[in-house]
Amino acid sequence: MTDAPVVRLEKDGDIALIIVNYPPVNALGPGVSDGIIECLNRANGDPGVKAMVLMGDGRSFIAGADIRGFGTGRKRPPIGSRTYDVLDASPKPVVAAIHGYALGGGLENAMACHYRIAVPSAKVGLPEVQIGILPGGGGTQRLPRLAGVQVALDMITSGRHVPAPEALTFGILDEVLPQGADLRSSAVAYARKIAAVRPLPRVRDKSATADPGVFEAMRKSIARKARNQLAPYHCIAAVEASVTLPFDEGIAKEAALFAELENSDEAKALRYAFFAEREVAKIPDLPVGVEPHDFHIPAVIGAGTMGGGIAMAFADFGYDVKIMDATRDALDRGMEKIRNNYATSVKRGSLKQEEMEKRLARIHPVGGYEDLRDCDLVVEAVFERMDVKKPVFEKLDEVLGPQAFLYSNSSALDLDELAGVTKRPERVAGTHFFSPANVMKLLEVVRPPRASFETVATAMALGRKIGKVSAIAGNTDGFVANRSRAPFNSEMVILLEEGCLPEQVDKVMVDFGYPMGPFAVGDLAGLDISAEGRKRRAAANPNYRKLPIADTLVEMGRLGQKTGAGWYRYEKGDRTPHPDPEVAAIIKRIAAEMGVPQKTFTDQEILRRLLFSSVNEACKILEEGKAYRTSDVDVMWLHGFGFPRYRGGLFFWADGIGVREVYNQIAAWHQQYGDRWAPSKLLRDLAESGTSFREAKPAPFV
Ligand code: T1G
Repeated sequence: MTDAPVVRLEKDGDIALIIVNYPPVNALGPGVSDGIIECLNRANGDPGVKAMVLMGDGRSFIAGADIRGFGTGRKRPPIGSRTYDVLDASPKPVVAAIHGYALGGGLENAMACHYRIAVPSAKVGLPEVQIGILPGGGGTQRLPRLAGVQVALDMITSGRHVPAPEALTFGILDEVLPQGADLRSSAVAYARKIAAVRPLPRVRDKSATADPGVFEAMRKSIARKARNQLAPYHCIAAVEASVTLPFDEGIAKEAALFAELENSDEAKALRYAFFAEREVAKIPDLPVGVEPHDFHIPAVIGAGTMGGGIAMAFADFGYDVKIMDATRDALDRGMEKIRNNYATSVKRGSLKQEEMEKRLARIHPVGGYEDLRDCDLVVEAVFERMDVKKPVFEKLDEVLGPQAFLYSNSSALDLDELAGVTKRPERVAGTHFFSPANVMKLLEVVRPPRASFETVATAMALGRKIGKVSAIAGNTDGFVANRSRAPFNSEMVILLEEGCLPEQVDKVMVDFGYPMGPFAVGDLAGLDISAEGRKRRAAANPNYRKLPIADTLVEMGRLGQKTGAGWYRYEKGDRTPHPDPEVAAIIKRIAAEMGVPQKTFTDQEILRRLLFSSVNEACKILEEGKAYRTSDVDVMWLHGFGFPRYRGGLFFWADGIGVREVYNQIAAWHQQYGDRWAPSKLLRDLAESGTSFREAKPAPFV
């Protein structure tokens, strides 16, 4: 870090510029707020200055408070002497000149200025709710006054980033500069233009009005997404205060509500998730100078559910992508499914018709391998069997240029074995998408031992370019996400043998915060997919714990939604899962045949049976050197399995219980159930040393 001041004052004639320089995103880190105040006072004390501009150096305006400072007990200045207060009270006008992002405290500072201008590419927002708090710098009081209560409620409870042109229509900005205009000179000119305008337009002098019913309506509209959370509701209460209280009392109410959130479990978990998602992008042992390669002509092999979804993921982010399948008929069916998927989004209103056409036009069905010669990156997504994938890789290796990257969407197979059928094993890795591939954000980048760092880095960058959260996994059966999830998938069925019902387990997990219960998810994905995995594991491991109840359903053709029945029954054309007495009878019969003693379960036992089994497996993965960080596993669970974000992730949640308690419970189940519950060595070591999962040091990656 250079010793340049984090905030400096420059002058352009009678205009002073207050410039924040705190890379990488001008967060309000140590010294920044004080620096703004100091420069503001100097400019106000300078008779030669008629107006001021507040702006950021580098890539952004101000991206908000320094999130790393939360929960550290760092003293905050009293209300009245914060930047949000002194900007507001400045006797000379201040123009906020925005590029990049004005988020959180950044937008709050801008709203405390008298004017706001931005370049067209800028984005503004109050995303505090996404880290479990609320705008604590006056945002809940100024935004309703500036943009109206409904816009403020929508922005503050969603935390979304609003593009400058839209922010202009909301009244948040006074001007959006023409494309290509220079922000600094435009801001100086704007400041000079308004320098003498009086009275100064202060947002706090406006009033916010609303039909009292809007707040209750907002509470109802967020209920499903905000389940078990406090921040979204406190956001609404703070905005409500902007209507019911005078400004300064509203500010006090905002501060009180903020104080209730800053150290909540939800805020700690969401802050953890925020930083874990940034850590996961880093490859610790990446040699200096190794950069991801760009790609221009991607292709997807396999036009089934996964292949189609992957092709959509490319098209959704502006990439032309080729797609092919073994037969024309399969390809046509795949294209039909893609078209229907987009049409469903259009019908739901989440996609415009013309955007659908644009995306469809980017997906190019091709007749055969010859049409792939110019491709520089291919994702294979054919059936999950090695004898199906190997010929595909042999053929790709033959037709593609030597620099092309070959990625497999396999969810568990040995990618080093697959790489071995090519002459370019160093350019083979895994890009494991999660179903539906165009929706789920996790991209598991599997790094087989012979893959080069370029290949892995390119796959990581590929994920980011198509809106995914890329995370590296080692080459082990099931990689990291599915392997850590596998015991969960077994335990949930074993619980049925012991007396649970699918709907009981699903309710526990939905109440915990999952969007769907695991049995309903199984029905969505298709029970034949998981059956394939069980078959493979049973063939590889004679001691593999079979799941006769699950196998029986598959043998009966109950594959889930696609056959109208699986763990649940489905009415035609309706995805609502209905508990099925036939399934209850099957469970009862098989449990009796197995002679399994029946019992009743508490919700906590059901929850811990599922999640502790995965914590234990994830510890084994880390001690084998197949993942870089415990927080990487958490990111995979957040974005691959819908683990509730406000609980941080699998390990973060387990740390909330404590390693020792987790270990003791697993050791007890080991006594009761045998080897499948044998505690991992890493877990035992952590428990004995009193080390948290977050502090765990995985084995070197292999
Ligand atoms: N605090 C600390 N570090 C931050 C940060 C922040 N606000 N924002 C980003 N970083 C770090 C990040 O960890 C990463 O570090 C690097 O900057 C680049 O980030 C009083 C209380 C601005 C849209 O929630 O949404 O204001 O990994 O990889 O993809 O009411 O960063 O390089 O070491 O994300 O270009 C409200 C959070 C705070 C904005 C840029 N503000 N940041 O995305 O880069 S609370 C936020 C973002 C608040 C007030 C309240 C994004 C971005 P490293 P990046 P990016």
